[in-house]
Amino acid sequence: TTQTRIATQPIPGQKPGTSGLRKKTRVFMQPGYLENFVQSIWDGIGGIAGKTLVVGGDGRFFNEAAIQTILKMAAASGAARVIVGQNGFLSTPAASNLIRVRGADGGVILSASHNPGGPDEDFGIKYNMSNGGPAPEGVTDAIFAATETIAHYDIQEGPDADLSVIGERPFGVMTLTVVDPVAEYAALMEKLFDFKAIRDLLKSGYQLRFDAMHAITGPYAVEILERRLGAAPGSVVNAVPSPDFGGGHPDPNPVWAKDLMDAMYAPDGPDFGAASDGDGDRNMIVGKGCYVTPSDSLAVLAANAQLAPGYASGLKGVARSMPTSCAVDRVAEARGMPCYATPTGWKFFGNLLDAGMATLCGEESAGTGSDHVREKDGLWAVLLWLNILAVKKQSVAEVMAEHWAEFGRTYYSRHDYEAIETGVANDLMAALRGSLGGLPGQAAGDLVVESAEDFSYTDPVDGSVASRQGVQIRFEGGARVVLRLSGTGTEGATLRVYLERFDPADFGQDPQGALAPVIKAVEALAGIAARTGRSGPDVIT
Ligand code: VG1
Ligand code: CO
Repeated sequence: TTQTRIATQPIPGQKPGTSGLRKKTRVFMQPGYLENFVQSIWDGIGGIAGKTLVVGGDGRFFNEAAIQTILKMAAASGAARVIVGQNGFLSTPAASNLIRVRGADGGVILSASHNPGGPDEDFGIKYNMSNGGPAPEGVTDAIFAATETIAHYDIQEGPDADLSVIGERPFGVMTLTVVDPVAEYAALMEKLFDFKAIRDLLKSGYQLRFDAMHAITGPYAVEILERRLGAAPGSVVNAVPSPDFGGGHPDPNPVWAKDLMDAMYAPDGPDFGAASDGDGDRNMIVGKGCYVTPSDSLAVLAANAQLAPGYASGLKGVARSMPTSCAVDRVAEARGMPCYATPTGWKFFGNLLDAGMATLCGEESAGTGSDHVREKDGLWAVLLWLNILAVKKQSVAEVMAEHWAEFGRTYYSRHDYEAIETGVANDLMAALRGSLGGLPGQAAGDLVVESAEDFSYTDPVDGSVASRQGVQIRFEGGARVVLRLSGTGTEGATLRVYLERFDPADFGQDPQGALAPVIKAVEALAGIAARTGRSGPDVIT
């Protein structure tokens, strides 16, 4: 094999967002686009000579082609070893685990998560550190800086690697190790959870349905839920990963996992339902006739995690992203453990987990995880729920009723306005930011503003500061709204409006009804309808 140095020049806009670089697939397929970014990763982290990397992705269109390029570029820059999932498949949490158990120096994960896949849809790439977690902002900034000065990239010429056969072989100057994507992840799950208790629950006639949404968790869920835990064959639906996720949005929420919701609300539906996203790091939990919001799920897991063997000694602390509801804060307070609020995106949890300050983390966007890896983990959340249900011998609805009775209910919803013109979205946020100083004490609809801020976070471990992370407005009486622009989209801007209202006693309301005063207040403060011309959100979760 020969190494070639190819002259190139900076390509504008290669700035990683909430979770790596995400663009339309065709953008990534332009000559040099992926190569420029990959070389900038190598340059941004100080080179990869002699290092070991994990590489894999969610199997979406362009996954394997991108991996072949990355392997050739890793070899050309002198990597010692690259560990790849068979056929290029690795879920995001499994990649995080592999980095950790194999002692790798880092990893490259190919995914656009819950965004659709295909030649006209989305693709993404991100770098994870030796702790298995997404690169922190200092590193993504260095990678972005490298994209702005790049002059050449190095690549090996010659044939592609065979990723279909498990085993170890030379690839250029480096060693290529192709592994079963599921085995080490499944072994980790067996260590954390009481598989016997879950097996007994499933044997008792308990019915489970897991919707893999044609995405990466299919093979993981079949192995763990059906083969190891004895769920009836066929309990995992849409289990074969497809490059375009069967033409759907692999986003586990009531809108995009509607089939599962319909099944769970049918009179003779299953007892427990769950779904995961494109790259396997998100989860949706739904009981018979009982959808659990991600924020409530985090609170329930925080209150009950000690029922699973991996968490039997209790939690050191919990962390949530700032827009996630305060339901988990109430659990932390009652149990006397610290609770941290971080900016949106899993990279901000890494230091807290590494330092042993938090054991459990979560986001309102259906992401929950713990210190077992450094990514959120969809199947892990499903297994922790099943472990808790098996021990408590209660239905999901009973668990929720008991939880609210103890802690009160935090009504919560997120309203997304998608593909707004970027200028309109920026103006809306700028106007709102400009008004914050005068808001406290002011009426908004039928509510009164108590405090208003542009959220800024100082990492308690390394002191790094992330500012302008979203506008947070609290109202007298305990309601709250957060507004921020998405950092994962590939078209225009997406405005996310996060709404919550605490109710200590009345648990049976429809969430949109319970939140009506907050919705009215935010309209008065931000003028979303007037500025965007939209009569309502595109997606309500
Ligand atoms: C969204 C979610 C955020 C999540 C991120 C990555 O970001 O809001 O909570 O961490 O996606 O999720 P944004 O900037 O669009 O709001 V995924 O499953 O990449 O891995
Ligand atoms: Co994801």
